[in-house]
Amino acid sequence: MNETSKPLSEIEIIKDKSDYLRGTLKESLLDEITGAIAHDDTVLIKFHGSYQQFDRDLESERKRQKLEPLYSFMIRVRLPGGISTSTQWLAIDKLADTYANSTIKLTTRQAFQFHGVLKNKLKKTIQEINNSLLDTIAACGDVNRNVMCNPNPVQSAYHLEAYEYARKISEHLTPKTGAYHEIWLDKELVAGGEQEIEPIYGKTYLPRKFKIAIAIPPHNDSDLFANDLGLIAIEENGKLTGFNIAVGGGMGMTFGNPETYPRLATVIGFCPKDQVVDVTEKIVLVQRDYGNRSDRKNARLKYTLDRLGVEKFAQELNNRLVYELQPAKPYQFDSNGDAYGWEKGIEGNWHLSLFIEGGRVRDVEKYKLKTALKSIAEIHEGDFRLTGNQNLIIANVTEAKKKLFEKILNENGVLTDKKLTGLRLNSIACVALNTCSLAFAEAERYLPSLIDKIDEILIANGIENEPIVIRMTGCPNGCGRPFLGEIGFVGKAPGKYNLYLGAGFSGERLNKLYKENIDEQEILKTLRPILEDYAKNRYKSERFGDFVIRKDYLKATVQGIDFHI
Ligand code: SRM
Ligand code: SF4
Repeated sequence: MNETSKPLSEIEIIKDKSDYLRGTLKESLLDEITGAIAHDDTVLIKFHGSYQQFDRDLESERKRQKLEPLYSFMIRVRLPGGISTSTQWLAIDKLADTYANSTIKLTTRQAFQFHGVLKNKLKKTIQEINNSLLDTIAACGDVNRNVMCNPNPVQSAYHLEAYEYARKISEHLTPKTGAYHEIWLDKELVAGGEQEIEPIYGKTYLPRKFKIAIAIPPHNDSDLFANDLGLIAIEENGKLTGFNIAVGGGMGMTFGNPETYPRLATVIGFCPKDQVVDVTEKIVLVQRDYGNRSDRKNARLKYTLDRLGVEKFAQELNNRLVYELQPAKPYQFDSNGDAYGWEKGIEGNWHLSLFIEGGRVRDVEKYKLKTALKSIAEIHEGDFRLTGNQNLIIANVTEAKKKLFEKILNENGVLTDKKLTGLRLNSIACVALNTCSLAFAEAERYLPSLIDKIDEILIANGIENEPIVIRMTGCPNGCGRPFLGEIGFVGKAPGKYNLYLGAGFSGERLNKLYKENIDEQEILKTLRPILEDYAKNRYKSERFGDFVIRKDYLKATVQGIDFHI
């Protein structure tokens, strides 16, 4: 039922002939001549939770030496709602040292990532991930991805219930092919071809990746509106009743192609909680049948929705449901960030939210974050919760352990007296160089030092405690959700960024391009007078993103299709 009559994209053909994601992955893994896998397998391996990458820092040196690029693999571990037990944390920590680059990346979708895993260690690593009762299935690829949820469910019973829905939805939409188990876990071959059933996705899966997040007002910490499907938890008298349904969000765009744009999801109605798994499935089916399978740059649900129109989309959805969506219920978000420090939960346990710069868990000189977290995991009876802002909550800490954990963090230089500014605490940077093959510029490795310099302006103007959402990515794919930054940077070329301003603090308004292709000097020169103006002339509690619009630095972006105007 694909609406476009254009030829299918190459990736559709690869999926179609892959025998439900098997391809020649088994053979590729055994090929000792190269550190890479066959071209078609590089597409298929994504569905298994891994990407082939190469060390970009060494690119020219390897070329000079006439060597193939230094190939390695990124592995993404699925973690619905971002919750990991202490035992799982220890397993992840060990795997990072044994097979990867001794770091753990906490992603913007509450997952773990390993970088630098060599081909001959790939299978072993995935097996050990599965041994720790985690997996990598559908962490990437044209399927539903890690389902996000507010990571602090112990706050109330309905937080916990919302998290359970994240898990149920994730499970329901996990691909059913036996390929993963055969290739990575040496399980017996399940008869392939037509007999094997992929009941929701079918043989060619979805036209593009699909993302779902649950948010529990007033916290929009999963940046719900950046998802293909956002579920806003609705509560009455302390009980979860259901979810408002928001469809068609996404960040990615391509420079120079105005047909691509970031878009925030549109709220189309409400459903009671016991219908939500079904509604989710049916929305996936509309996208499966109507999404563009010839142009991958125009294939996300956001484009399907803008092409069909909200009304036709809702009609298609209702045709597949045996009931209709109800009118959306009122809700209010007040931020998309994390609250740091200790917080006491309803059952008397403590939760510590830690800022993890760029989401990278590692040891650097006196800042021994990885060592500290490992020591805590060894004695922690509670769990670890990854936030959608690349941060970490050490959750369910007993009163007795609270002081001890603080001591461990202090001894390893994690909790220091150094005061972090409101800007840094609200920062996100995507991975970018040197592993991401799509990066035009640095992000994770550069943003901290840029913030040092912006901090000087903030301190000079007495606004260092003001929370300002700042986000940087190495390209316009938007992995750090830069178009929801009150200050957003998107890499154009090494050392050069587009500067976007004016997003809403609670993730409900996109920003807009303010200056193009500027270097650090120009960035600071541009931001300084605006921040000075903000310090002097802001209204009480006025957010930076709102201020720049009120003061006419630029026009607000009302909806995705206005982003480029
Ligand atoms: Fe992403 C592709 C990293 C969240 C939009 N993303 C990639 C790849 C795999 C590059 C590639 O295709 O070769 C990056 C791997 C880099 C590396 O070396 O690890 C990558 N994305 C990430 C992570 C790790 C960023 C981070 O620093 O945390 C995030 C992993 C999330 C997870 O656990 O699943 C990550 N990516 C996002 C988000 C944010 C979100 O989902 O809330 C977005 C924007 C939302 C959206 O999807 O629209 C995002 N990633 C993309 C896109 C653009 C998709 C589009 O519709 O245009 C690509 C490129 C693509 O799909 O073609 C991409
Ligand atoms: Fe790579 Fe671009 Fe995503 Fe950053 S935004 S991780 S550079 S694809």
